[in-house]
Amino acid sequence: PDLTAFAFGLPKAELHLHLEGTLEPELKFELAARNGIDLPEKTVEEVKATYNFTDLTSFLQVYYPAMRVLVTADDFHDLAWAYLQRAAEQGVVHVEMFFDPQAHTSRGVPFETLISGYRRAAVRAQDELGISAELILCFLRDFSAEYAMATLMEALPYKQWIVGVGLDSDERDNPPSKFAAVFARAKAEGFFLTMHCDIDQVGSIENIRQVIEEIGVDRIDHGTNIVENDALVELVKAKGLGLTTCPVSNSFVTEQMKSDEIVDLMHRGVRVMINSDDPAYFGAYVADNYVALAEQAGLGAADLAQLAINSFEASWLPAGRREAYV
Ligand code: ES4
Ligand code: ZN
Repeated sequence: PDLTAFAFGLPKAELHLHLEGTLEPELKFELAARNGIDLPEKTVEEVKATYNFTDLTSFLQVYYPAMRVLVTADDFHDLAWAYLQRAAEQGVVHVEMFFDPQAHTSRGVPFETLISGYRRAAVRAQDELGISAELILCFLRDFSAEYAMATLMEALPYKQWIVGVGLDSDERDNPPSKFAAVFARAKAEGFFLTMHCDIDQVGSIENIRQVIEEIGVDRIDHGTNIVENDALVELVKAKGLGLTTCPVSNSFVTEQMKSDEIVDLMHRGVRVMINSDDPAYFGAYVADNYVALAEQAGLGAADLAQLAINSFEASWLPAGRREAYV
């Protein structure tokens, strides 16, 4: 049996996907031309040659500057629509997509412009691809808590288009507690909550404890460092929290997919599932990540099916729709 075909055909939810991380070089050139922006790189190969990341910091230094080609609502629509078509080919039937409004509002793009473009692609995915697509607003943790709160206030008129809020970018010196008031307000407004707890962080266990006990998250992005701490594993299981792991991304920011940790957690009954994170930069969409993990860890079809079941169980689909898939 062909495990690659099985991995692609498996209906799955993707829960850890940054829309800005789906910007392929070809579309970057198209948007730059459309908006009259001069890029230092002239070919796809030259762009890909800048993808020589060794850690999160060096990744983020390539990632944020690339976004300046996104200017109009059509640009944001075209980015998300290109991703959603790829997602359909990868067996995705439901996706909860991160977007970073502050990466755009901080350079003068109105919130309304980016959210309306992204929303138009999400609605189109349901109509034309049969994929349910939701948006998760991520705050940039290296900006201030005040700017995050102002962004949350800007988002409230669009509440019906946003399923939850998250926290991403550089975790060092930006612990979850910095955003406690913002996340408390978001929870009161009815948003689901998640936060990145990256695998390469010193003090990661303390941050994971904070996101569970002080913030009260509904999910954790990455978070596989709990494998070191039996009490946290039990806590995550007791609360039924999903861990959105990203094997190929891990291999860029650390050198390892962390496949042993992911598989160990799955076999201990933690709701881990597989995601692509920033597929245009890491060269692997979600089914490619299933295949890479299966090859690295020697998994078979039953384990991949369990990961896909976990993806629906950890999703923020309404209860009735979640059960339809598992
Ligand atoms: C990210 Cl790999 C990673 N880590 C933290 N924040 C991010 N935003 C996009 N990709
Ligand atoms: Zn991420």
